[in-house]
Amino acid sequence: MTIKVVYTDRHLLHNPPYEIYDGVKTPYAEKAERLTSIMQSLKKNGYKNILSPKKFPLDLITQLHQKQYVSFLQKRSAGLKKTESLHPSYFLMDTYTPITRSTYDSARLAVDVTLTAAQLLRNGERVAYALCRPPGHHAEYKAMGGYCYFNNAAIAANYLSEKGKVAILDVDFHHGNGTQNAFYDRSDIFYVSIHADPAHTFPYISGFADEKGVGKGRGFNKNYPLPLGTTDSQYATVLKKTLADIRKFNPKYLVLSTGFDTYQHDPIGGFKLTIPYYEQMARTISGLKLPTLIVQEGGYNAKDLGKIAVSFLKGFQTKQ
Ligand code: Q9C
Ligand code: ZN
Repeated sequence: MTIKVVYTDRHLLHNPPYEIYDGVKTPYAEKAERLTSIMQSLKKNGYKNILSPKKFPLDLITQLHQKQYVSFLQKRSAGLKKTESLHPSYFLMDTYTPITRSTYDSARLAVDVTLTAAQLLRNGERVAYALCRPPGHHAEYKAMGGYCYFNNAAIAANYLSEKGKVAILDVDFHHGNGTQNAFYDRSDIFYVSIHADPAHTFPYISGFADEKGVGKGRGFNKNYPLPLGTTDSQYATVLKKTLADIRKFNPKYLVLSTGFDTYQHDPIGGFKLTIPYYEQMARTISGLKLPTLIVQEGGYNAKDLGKIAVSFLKGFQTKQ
């Protein structure tokens, strides 16, 4: 298979023990098995182009995140014992995203994975898959949340924007509040997202249809909130609209924030997408014929994630 995948098993270090939901500790949904499941299926299906991440400079991160936030994460991670888990009272938007000893290193590594894949695009590759965790699209300028610490996709989009306009299509089940806010006043990066209606789903505070950008960025942010229970065909109808928006914007690159928590058997999500539909979804997106960076966001049914990812990537292999 020709699609290049950037991956490192050093994400295994990232293992927060629990998340807190309404005061109750529950097992951590964003677990390492998510990616080992995907890797295993990719290998079984003949994917051989697996690359390790290169190291990128910190300033690509601090262009999108406050310096104090970055050094806070670094210092607090380093100060913890191996089994400790910390919910600080600042730089934090929820109780799902603890700091552990490996948080800073793991979050930094996920950025490196994503930037390595983005660099492949800058060097002429058509599709690259950044298979990273922790995910990124909820991470704000100075706040972690929703299992995210650094905003991998936003950092990569910003890096790609040095070469031309970038569209970000976010198909995770949740709205990417961090990515939206990073580019809310910019007209060279267009953020468009399909997600569960924030009226009843995390992150609750953003992702509504009337959020359209500010200043120069007005018109370069678009949200398509959908009801719980959304099916393949309902999703496909909305996906077409986002692709029309992207064509109109005419970007040089596409960043695809890819969450598989839209799957019918996801333990956190509430849509009804089927495994075969992911291939169709990808084939439709691939019809844009844009150099595309696929960035892994959510998706929590570890057992089925491998099959979903293989289906999805297959849609990008089909010649049009
Ligand atoms: N008891 C991403 O998909 N809510 N983050 C979980 C479960 C938090 C999802 C509630 C969802 C965060 C990247
Ligand atoms: Zn999600």
